[in-house]
Amino acid sequence: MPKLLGAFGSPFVRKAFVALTEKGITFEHEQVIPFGAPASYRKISPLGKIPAYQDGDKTLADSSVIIAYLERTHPQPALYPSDAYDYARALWFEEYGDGGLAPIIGGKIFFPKVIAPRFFKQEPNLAAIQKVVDEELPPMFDYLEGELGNNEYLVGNKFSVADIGVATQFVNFMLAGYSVDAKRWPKLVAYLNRVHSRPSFKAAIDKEKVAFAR
Ligand SMILES: N[C@@H](CCC(=O)N[C@@H](CS)C(=O)NCC(=O)O)C(=O)O
Repeated sequence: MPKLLGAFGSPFVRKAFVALTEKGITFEHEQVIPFGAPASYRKISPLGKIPAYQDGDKTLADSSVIIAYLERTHPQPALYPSDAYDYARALWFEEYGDGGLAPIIGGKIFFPKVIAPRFFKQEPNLAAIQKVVDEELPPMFDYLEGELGNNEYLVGNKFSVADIGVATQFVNFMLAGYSVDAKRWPKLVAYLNRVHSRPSFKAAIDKEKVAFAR
C-alpha cells in the first residue's frame, strides 16, 4: 500500500492527504516529524522536509510533486483543469498558498503560536503575531475575495489543486485560534467553509483538531 510520510499540522502534508483522499487512493499515513527526523528519512526527502511519499519502490518528496504524480497515476477525479490557462492559474493559486500564504500563516502565526511552545518550549509573542494578522493578511484576503467573485471554487468553478493549496493554509490559521472575519470577507469565508467541509479536508481537520487540542 502506498505511504504518506509527514505529520499532521503541516499544511503541505495536508495537501497530499487531501489529494490522496479526493482520488480515493487507499494509503498508510506515517506521522513523521521533520525536526530531528532520522537520517534515513533524507533518502526519501533530501531536503528533510515533509511530506514524502512511497509507492512501492518509488519515492517522492514535496507536496506539489506528489500531487502531480497522483494525477498521472490516478487521473480521476482530475485535480488539474484541462484548459491551458486554467491549468496555469491552478498552479498559480497552489503557489500562492505554498509560497505566499504559508510563510505568513505557517511561519509567522502557526509556528510561533502552536509549534514553538509545544516542541521548543518557546513562548509566543502574541502582540507580534496579532500585528501579522492585522497587517499582513488583510491584503491577501482581499485578493482571494476578489478572485473568488461569485464562483464556488478558485479556478473554472471546479474543485482543483488551487483550492487544496489555498484552503490548506487556512486550516493552520484556524488551528492557531484565528478565523477570517465573515463581515469583511464573506465570499472567502463561505468558500473556506465549502472546501473545508469536503470529506477529504474534513477527515484531516477532524484528526488535527483532536491532536492540537491537547
Ligand atoms: N515545498 C514543500 C514544503 C514542505 C515544508 O516546508 N514542510 C515543512 C513543514 S510544514 C518542513 O518539513 N519543515 C522542516 C524543515 O524545513 O526542515 C512541499 O510543498 O512539500
